[in-house]
Amino acid sequence: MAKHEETPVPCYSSLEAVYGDGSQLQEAKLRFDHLKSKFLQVFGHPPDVFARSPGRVNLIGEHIDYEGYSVLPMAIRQDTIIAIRKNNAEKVLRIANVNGKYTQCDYPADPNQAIDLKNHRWGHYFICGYKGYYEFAKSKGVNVGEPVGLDVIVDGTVPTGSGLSSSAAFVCSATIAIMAAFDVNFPKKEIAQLTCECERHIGTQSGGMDQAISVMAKTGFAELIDFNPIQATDVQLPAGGTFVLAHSLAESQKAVTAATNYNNRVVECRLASIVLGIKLGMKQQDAISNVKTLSDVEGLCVSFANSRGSSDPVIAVKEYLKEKPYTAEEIEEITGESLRSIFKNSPSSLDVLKAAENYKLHQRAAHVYSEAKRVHAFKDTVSSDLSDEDKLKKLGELMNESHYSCSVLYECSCPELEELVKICRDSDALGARLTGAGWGGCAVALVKEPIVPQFILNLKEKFYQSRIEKGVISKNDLGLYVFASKPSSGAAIFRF
Ligand code: NG1
Ligand code: MG
Repeated sequence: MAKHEETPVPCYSSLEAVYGDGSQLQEAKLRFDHLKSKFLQVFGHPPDVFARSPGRVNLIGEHIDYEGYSVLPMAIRQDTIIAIRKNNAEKVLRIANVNGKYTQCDYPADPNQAIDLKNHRWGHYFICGYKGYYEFAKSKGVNVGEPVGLDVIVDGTVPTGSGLSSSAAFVCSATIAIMAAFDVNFPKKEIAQLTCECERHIGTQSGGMDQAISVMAKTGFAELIDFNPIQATDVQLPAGGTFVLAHSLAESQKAVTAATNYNNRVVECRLASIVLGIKLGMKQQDAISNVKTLSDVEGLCVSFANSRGSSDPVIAVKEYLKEKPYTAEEIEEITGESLRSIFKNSPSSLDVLKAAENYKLHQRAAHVYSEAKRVHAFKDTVSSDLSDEDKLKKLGELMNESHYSCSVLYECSCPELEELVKICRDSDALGARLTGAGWGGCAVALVKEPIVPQFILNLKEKFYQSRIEKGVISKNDLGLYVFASKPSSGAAIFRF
């Protein structure tokens, strides 16, 4: 049998395969019916095919995918559904949304168009998938022919700016819908790779975690995702524990804040790895041309650690990267080349340099190496012969350590997330941490199943109640902001 990730995205003629046969199915039926009638109303004809792809919660392994390290997410039930149909009459991509908040975006049917990053629009994420499809299809020798118009309606239930990857759910479902409209399909792992690359058209230098889990998830399992090449290994979580997601209500607009937050960290990691490479004996030019990520110099760091009787790359970080932030000049002194020249081919990195005052190389590298280890400790704990109870305890501890590292070393938390994580722990979570990129968005807590209802009540009382009173959210919407989540299924195509 072909491995799961080698098979194409599944195509179904009914909703049950993805949404089961319970309340989720009822909800899905309503959404698909609504999408169909809206399509007819907006475009005057029914859609041809549908695609869906889910959001995800990352259980552990934050900000390390782009450094080449494995991560451990699971898909959540919230997803993006797209209805699509080719429109040969006009060479226009018409992208509408069932949510009135998102007004229709029209783009030319031109796969070579540039995305206007200075004017962020929600439809840009569809264009990422559109460009990605053409780039990929051409590289596979598919005869793509002349571009045609596409009529599209989107319905997303993954809360945006929440660290649950609404963006990847959108980009993946868009790409898969476009492929389905053109009657092509590819192995899931190739789609995971292509969607990861094409989401970068939005201007963030993201890793591939979100797209990989959105495309390759399986009901009932979290996945250990490895990169280069992308691979997914099922992880069966121990019985008796539930992951509860809770939104900090601080929205993180990653596409807008990239230069000071997300891309800034990617640049700092690159600089940390170049400096480590040089300190550990590489020629300056070699390091600058060949070292892209901290995983590239891990071997050198470990060899150094070995000389000190350890195997921990953080030993090299402690020895060779000072704790005080580096100025650009200090780094240039080590590299022998200006930062502008090192990043000359990456406009979004040049934006980072413009915005940065200094660079915390020690802290960022220490986070990445230690977090990479925690992912494996998490996986090893799950497959160990500990009792389920002891496993859950250990997983909770690893989540707490991960949060500390994200908050203190990587500085991707925010006051609201700190407050929420503390309330989770005070409410007897086994562990709690921010999830996703951070700077807002959700926390994930591991909670013993029997206390989940009480746990959620506590959060409502201690975190959300005051926000309801201040009118930040409405009481009726609470279920959108705090909920228990089970590992859900990955991307799918529907032809009815
Ligand atoms: P969010 O912002 O939660 O979608 C981002 C990146 C991931 C990963 C995490 C941090 C994108 C699409 N996703 O996720 O690749 O780096 O942050 O672990 O940028
Ligand atoms: Mg995202």
